[in-house]
Amino acid sequence: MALLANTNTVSANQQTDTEECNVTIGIDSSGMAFDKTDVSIDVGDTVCWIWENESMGHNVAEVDSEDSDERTSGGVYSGEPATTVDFRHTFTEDETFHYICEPHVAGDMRGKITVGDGTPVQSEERETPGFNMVLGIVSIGCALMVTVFKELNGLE
Ligand SMILES: [Cu+2]
Repeated sequence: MALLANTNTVSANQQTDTEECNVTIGIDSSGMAFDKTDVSIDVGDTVCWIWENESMGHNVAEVDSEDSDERTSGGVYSGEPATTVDFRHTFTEDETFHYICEPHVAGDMRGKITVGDGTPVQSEERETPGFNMVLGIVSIGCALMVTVFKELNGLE
C-alpha cells in the first residue's frame, strides 16, 4: 500500500499543470500534424502547445498568412523544434493567428487560431487608409486635370 501511495504522488507531481490552458494543442496520431488546426478562443485566453517524447521535433512559429512558410520576425515562437515542448501564449487582442511547425511546413503542418472576432492584425488595418488616401489624391488630381483641360479649351 505504501509503495502504491508513493507511486501516485510521484506521477501527480510529474503531471503538467494545464489549469491556465483554455486550449491545449498537441501532435495528432500521424505525428506530422497538430491535433487541432482550427481553434476559436476569446481574447485573454491562453493556448498551450504541449507534447512529450514525440518521434520527431516540432515547434510553433507565427506566420503572416494562411499559406506563408516563413516565420514572422519577432512573432510568437516556441524556439527550436523539440520532441518535448510546453509552450504557452496568451492572446490579448482580436486577431487571426496563423502558425506553422517549421521542419514540417512542407507537409502542411500548420494551424489557425481565431481570437475574439478574428479582426486582422493592426499592421494590415494600417495599410488600408494609406491606400485609400493615395486613391483619393489620384482622383482629385484627375478631376483637376479634367477641369483645367476643359477651361483651356473653352468648354465650360
Ligand atoms: Cu512538426
